[in-house]
Amino acid sequence: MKKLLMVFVSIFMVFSVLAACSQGSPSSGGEKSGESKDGKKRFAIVFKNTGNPYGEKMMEGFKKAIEAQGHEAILKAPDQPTAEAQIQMIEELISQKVDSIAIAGNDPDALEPALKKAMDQGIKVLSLDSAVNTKSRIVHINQADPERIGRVQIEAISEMIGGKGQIAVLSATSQATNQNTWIEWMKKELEDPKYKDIELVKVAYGDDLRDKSVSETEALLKSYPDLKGIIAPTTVGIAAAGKVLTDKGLKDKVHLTGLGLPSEMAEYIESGVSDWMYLWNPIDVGYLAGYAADRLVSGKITGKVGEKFSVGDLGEKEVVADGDGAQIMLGDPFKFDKSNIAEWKEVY
Ligand code: RAM
Repeated sequence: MKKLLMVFVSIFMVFSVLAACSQGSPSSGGEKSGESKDGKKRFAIVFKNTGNPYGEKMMEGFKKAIEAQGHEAILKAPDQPTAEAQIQMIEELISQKVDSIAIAGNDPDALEPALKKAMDQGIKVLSLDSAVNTKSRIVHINQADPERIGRVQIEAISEMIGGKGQIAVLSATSQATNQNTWIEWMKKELEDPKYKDIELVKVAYGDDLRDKSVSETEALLKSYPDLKGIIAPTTVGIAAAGKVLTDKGLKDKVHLTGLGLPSEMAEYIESGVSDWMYLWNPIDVGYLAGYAADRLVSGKITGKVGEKFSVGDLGEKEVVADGDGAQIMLGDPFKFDKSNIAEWKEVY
């Protein structure tokens, strides 16, 4: 009798384990994604790393759009801006069977296997802010034309330094697609003979970490004592550089421009450490991504060039070509200077 009982217990245990495994393992071949307990669809956003107010604003816009459609938003960012950390998050989201993943990529190519796996399982994948390659996503949400973003920063620094002298770039990580694309356009702009007296001496990487951006700025000033200007196409980098130049009393000696968050840069714009800088509305970037994700999941768009859809407060948007892929563009970079910074620092 005791033996028979043992056999029953063992069979029961084997079945329990099998049932648990099938729940935990990802479904195959386009099976419908799982809903949250209250029946809502789940839309995830993965930013580059934590501790970046720009990323927080973008996630805020994404959440607003997702909740306006009656869905649940999952907001994620790893501690460090690495592809490995994002891959782990993507794997977790695949196991959770979310309906969509929007990601600001820490590397254009390294996320491809994980994101392809997500798409194979019916998860709608899009990138925003920092693109992943066209095989790893359905569509990219682009903040503004990368050529314009790159060229405008060279025009700005040239004007600030009187068209002559050494300049450096303080970027985010060396793998960030968005910064790297903008830097390529900066270099193309510099080829114009009108910049013949400007020398780009170095591209430094602060990794979008405050402390590293501070120490990289200090290192630039030390290595290049004649440095006339810094372009930081990252909100973390430009704020760090603003602080270093202020602390060292280098206003008017070393000029600063780039892409900054008005709330973080207002004091440096007001003091003149940075005469002006550019950005777009990060809340709108996230909001647009939220709408695009919803339309992809509901099947209203498929990510084909030419498709149009309405984006709440932002009006109609269109899917346009991006090399062999597709993207949706938010708008133009916006200039912030003493005349408007007070107004915008309250918004983002
Ligand atoms: C930083 C990030 C982000 C970029 C902005 C301009 O916050 O690198 O990806 O878009 O700067």
